Amino acid sequence: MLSLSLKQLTRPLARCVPSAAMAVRGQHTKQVDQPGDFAQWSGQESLAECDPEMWDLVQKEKDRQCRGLELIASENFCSKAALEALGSCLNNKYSEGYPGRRYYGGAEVVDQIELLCQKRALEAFDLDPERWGVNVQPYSGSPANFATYTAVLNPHDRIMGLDLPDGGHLTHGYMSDVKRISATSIFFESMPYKLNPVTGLIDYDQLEFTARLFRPKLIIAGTSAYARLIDYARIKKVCTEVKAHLLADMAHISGLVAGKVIPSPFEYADLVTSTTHKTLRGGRAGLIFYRKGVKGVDKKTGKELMYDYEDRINFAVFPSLQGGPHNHAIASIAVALKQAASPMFQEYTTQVLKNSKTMASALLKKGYTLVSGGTDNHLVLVDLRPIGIDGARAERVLELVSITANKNTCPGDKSALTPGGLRLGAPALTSRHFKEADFEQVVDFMDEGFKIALDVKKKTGKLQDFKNFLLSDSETVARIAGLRQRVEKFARLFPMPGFEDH
Ligand code: DSN
Repeated sequence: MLSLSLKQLTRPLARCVPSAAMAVRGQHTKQVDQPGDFAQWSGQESLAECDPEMWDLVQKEKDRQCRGLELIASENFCSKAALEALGSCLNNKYSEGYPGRRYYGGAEVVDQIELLCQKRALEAFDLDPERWGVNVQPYSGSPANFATYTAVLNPHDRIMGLDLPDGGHLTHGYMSDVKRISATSIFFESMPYKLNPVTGLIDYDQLEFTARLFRPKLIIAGTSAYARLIDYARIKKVCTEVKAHLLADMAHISGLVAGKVIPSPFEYADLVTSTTHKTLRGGRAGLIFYRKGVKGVDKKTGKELMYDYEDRINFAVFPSLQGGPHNHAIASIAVALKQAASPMFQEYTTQVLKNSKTMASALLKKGYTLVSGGTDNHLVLVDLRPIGIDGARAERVLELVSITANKNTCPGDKSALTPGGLRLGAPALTSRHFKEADFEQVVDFMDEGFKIALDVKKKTGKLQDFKNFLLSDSETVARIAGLRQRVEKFARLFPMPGFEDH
């Protein structure tokens, strides 16, 4: 514990004691008689009473999240308020259609919820409702992207996105050398753009060159494992030249945009998609923003030209691709968006950036290599190839010591199963009030883990052999156990947002 205040210290310690919830498992999980017949069923039985097996698994997962260091860049700790909305009676309601235009009765409250969510989504990103609209019904980020393509493209129209191995996303048109993997490459024709392998930065010159040849109808500016800012102005210039729509997929960074700590894509994009559970810290769902109103003036006729995205996006989400909106998720996003518009969230996102930069410089100080040499956002991508290990081996050792991260390809990697990199994100631990000094401690722990990985790699062969050795060699088992104990003791000092009973 390095930078916790006394107030923080007293709260989490009371709450995050090892297996506090587990300690009472006996009394909660005692098998109660299931109601024998329907007349006895009230639906008021708790999870612990009704399904102790599932309750127990949920407690285990809660404990895992509490005692571990969560570094997966796309994860976060949703607030109790947003989780309450997610677990509410809104789960019960069907309401296909849109506010005021539903296919079911009884939608007067969910209409208000959806309109409130739309309003808050526009407010959180400082958008003028005359110029921007938003669809809050997508089930998550991938459906939001597919709905956007469905809205503005015809089957087999051309798209360009950052290649998955270079830090893009599956839904940006990913296909391998031999197979169309994502449906976005099955139903549309995709051409990736890449990172410059030397700088680790997006190769905008190559993107421009390729776009002139490929003439895509849509270019996606968005990333899943890229530590730098995107030059939206540059991509917009290409889009204007080749007459493509510019879609910004801000799933990873939407919280940072709402917190105003990095540049917003809205100035340049025609369409913007996002998930809501990453840096934005809400329930799991998706959003599609679209431009509306006047697009320009026809030079010949002098008539105003209007954007036509609104109807196309709404129709693509429902009825083309989805059924009933997840009203509980929509309410949860609305709660998160209210938080995202607050000064508190600006503080949070400012701290995310500080922590991410601290993680980067602490790793560099220890001699590690980072793709692109550093970070401007919430994540760093460590290239472990120079020290002689890979992301898969590092991920496994860290997992055994209760540090969660994910292996990731680096420029030039051939294998996605044993790629050279490890992606590390700051958003989740920052929600647990980790500060810069705490992240330095996290890097110290990781460094110990990487050294174990390196030592074991020297003594073993293939990945499976490596994994078996970690669990069977007594000296290694003891090293791992020692590190894990210290990691968990440290992690338990910090509160876990969202829950009191852990
Ligand atoms: N799975 C998400 C991530 O980890 O980046 C993207 O959808």
